[in-house]
This record gives sequence, C-alpha cells and structure tokens, in this order.
Amino acid sequence: MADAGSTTPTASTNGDSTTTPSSPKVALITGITGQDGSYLTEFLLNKGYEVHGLIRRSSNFNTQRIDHIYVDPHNAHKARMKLHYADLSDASSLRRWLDTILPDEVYNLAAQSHVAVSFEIPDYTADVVATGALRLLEAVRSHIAASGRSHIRYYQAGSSEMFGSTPPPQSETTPFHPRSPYAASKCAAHWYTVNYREAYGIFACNGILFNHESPRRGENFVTRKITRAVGRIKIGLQSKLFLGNLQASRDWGFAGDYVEAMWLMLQQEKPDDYVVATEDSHTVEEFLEVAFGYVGLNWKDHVVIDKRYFRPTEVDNLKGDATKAKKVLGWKPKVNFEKLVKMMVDNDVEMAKKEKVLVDAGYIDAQQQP
Ligand code: NDP
Ligand code: GDR
Repeated sequence: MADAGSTTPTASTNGDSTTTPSSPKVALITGITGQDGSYLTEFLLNKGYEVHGLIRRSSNFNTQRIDHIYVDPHNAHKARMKLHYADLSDASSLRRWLDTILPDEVYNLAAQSHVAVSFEIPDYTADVVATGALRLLEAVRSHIAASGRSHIRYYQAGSSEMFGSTPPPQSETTPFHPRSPYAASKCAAHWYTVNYREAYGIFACNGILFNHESPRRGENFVTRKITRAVGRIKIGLQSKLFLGNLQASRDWGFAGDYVEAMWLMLQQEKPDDYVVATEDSHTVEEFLEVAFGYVGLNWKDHVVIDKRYFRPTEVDNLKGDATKAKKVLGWKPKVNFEKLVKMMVDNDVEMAKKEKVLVDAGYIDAQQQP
C-alpha cells in the first residue's frame, strides 16, 4: 500500500523502462489512483518518464490500482513514481506541487467521474470537475509566469458525455448538449482549457474520450458491475444482478489503448482537441449478451430491472468519429468490443474464485455484492 507521506515526495517505483534517457521527462498526473491514472503511469514509466501523482487523503488506502508499481521509498534506489497529497479543491496544493516537481507534462485526470452520482452531489461534482480544472490551469499559468517554463504541456480529460443528446456520430465539431451535472462540468472544463490556450498561449489539449473500460474499471460503472456479477454468478456467490436502462448505447474501448492517445496529443507541434473512440457502439443489453454468453449463462435468468439505477436524464446513443485522432495522431484502438468484454469477464471469474475461497473459510460474507 502506498502512502504519500505528509509534505515531501516519498513513494517510488521500479517500473521497468526500456528507454530511460539521461534526463527523463517529468509528468504530473492528477487522478493517478483511478483507472486511467494507473494505465497512464505504466505507459509513461515504460517511456522513461519520471511520474508524479497527486493523491487525495482518504481514511483507507486508495492506491490499489498502482500498488503493483509502488516501491517503498525506504527501499528504492531510483524513485521514478512519486506520490504527493493534494486535492483539486485546494488551489494552493496544486501550485505548490507544480513549483516543486517542475513537470514537462500535466495530465488532469482527477474527477468525481460517476454520471449518476453527479445528480446526487452536483455542487461537489462541479467544484472538482469544472472549477478543479480551472484551478489547475490557473496554477499552470501562474507557474509559467513565475518560472518562464513555457514549454509545459497540459492534458484535460474530456468526455463523450459532453455530447449528451446530440445524435451520433460525434466528432470534434459536434455541438455539446450535456445531460448531467457531470457532463455540464466537463463542458466548462473543456472551454476553460480552450480559453487558457487562446488567452495565454499555453499548450493545452482536450481529449474527448468515449467510454473506456478494463479489469481496473470502478465496480459501479455498468460494464464492470456486469462482469463482476458474471464472475460471481458463475462461481455461485450471487444469483441476481440489478440494473437500470439496458437500451443506452455506448462506444466502449479499452483504457490501456486510450492513455496512449492522451500522450500522443501532448507530443504534437500544436495543441488541439481530439475525439478518441472505437467508432463501434453497443447497447448495455448487447454487453450483457456477450458477457453472460461467454461463460454459458443467459443474462435473462439473472438480470432484474431496478428503477433506482435510471437517471433523471439519460444519454441514449454515443458513437464517436475518431478520424482526426487516427489521421493526425496515428492512433487506433487495438482491443475491440468482444475482446474487451472477454478480458473483463476472465479477470472477474478469477477474482470470484478467490472470493469463494475467502467465503468458504468464513472470512467474508457472500452477500456482500460489489
Ligand atoms: P476514476 O473514477 O477511476 O478515477 C478518478 C480519479 O480522480 C481517482 O484517482 C480519484 O481519487 C481522483 N479524484 C477524485 N476527486 C478528486 C479530488 N477532489 N482531488 C483529487 N483527485 C480526485 O476515473 P477514470 O480513470 O475512469 O477517468 C479518468 C478521467 O477521465 C476522469 O476525469 C473522467 O471523468 C474522465 N473520463 C473517463 C472516461 C472513461 O470511460 N473512463 C471517459 C471520458 C472521460 P480516489 O482514487 O481517491 O477516488
Ligand atoms: P457512463 O458510464 O454514464 O457512460 O459514464 P456508466 O457505466 O455509469 O453507464 C453507462 C450506461 O449504462 C446504463 N446503466 C447503468 N449504469 C450504471 N453505472 N449502473 C447500472 O446499474 C446501470 N444500468 C444501466 C446507464 O444509464 C448508462 O446509460 C462513463 C464514466 O466513466 C464517465 O466518467 C465518462 O465521462 C463517460 O463514461 C464517457
């Protein structure tokens, strides 16, 4: 378990590198403990970067996704991943770490990222997702003004949710019509980023990423909720899965592919905004069919519709047009829909087997569903 300590950089990693230059590039990642933060950290370490992550204080350790690349600082000879306490709601911490770390690239991935939850905590969501991005941009601007380090580059994690009810295919020129406090906040963060690029000449990019998943996806997003249930049902730990709207369509890709696109945006000559998507879309019901079918189960025997999981306003149909990213960045996804679903189910069947051992030994209760 990683502990960032109180005031100084403490955690480090021995992430294998094939291309470490003598003076490595330095990246600062907010949201390093999230799904994307963990894949981006692995990606950048493999490129030879020194990676600094901002983590927020929580009452339990929240670093499970990066524990495998964490090395206790007391044992590390070469610290290439370092963790620091900060929060997107705390402007002074952002500026302080910029001044201390002197990053070449800043990736703003931190967010209250759950759309349904944003209806429950709209004020907080806006503070972290919209104003948090503004705080970080302003910290970058003032850091550049004070230090002259104008080569610094900034990535903003934008979302296909910004398109909301605008019909597909959605590209960089498609108008936004957000349908949740989360999506409206992401629109604000998008335009703050454009404004800081135009007003101050900062190299700032918006990645407009469509849904991307993985075995590290949070367990209350629909894909992982389904694959966790498939694993547990297959192993006999649960029988029902409660879901909301099964007719929504999403353009689902693999998170490991998408972090490469983030990095590519910051390697271009000019800053710009890019849609990143597979250009393939499926309903939640189709996800269920593939996931349950893969282990020989019929989803209709297990899924129960629960009104609690419907949203006040839904985003019905997302399907990206990633022509620009393919052409300019040379990016394309490697993992398709079927492969993604199977990767997640395989992971979660194995996880359920381990859970079963703990249940049989009386260490945990089988009723504790994710
Ligand atoms: P996760 O929810 O997995 O991770 C969010 C990260 O933000 C976590 O590290 C979390 O910390 C951190 N965080 C939350 N609140 C704060 C705060 N107040 N201050 C500092 N850190 C905070 O998200 P993903 O990795 O899936 O997504 C990364 C980014 O990309 C997010 O901005 C998301 O909105 C956006 N996005 C994601 C897409 C997807 O399909 N995954 C698609 C499009 C955009 P902790 O671990 O402590 O909770
Ligand atoms: P989304 O992802 O809202 O697209 O946001 P999520 O997996 O939460 O929902 C996808 C669709 O599934 C429907 N759904 C359910 N969703 C959840 N979470 N739980 C359920 O039980 C359930 N039943 C049906 C939803 O209504 C929705 O239509 C994700 C997040 O990662 C955002 O941060 C990111 O910006 C967007 O993807 C792109």
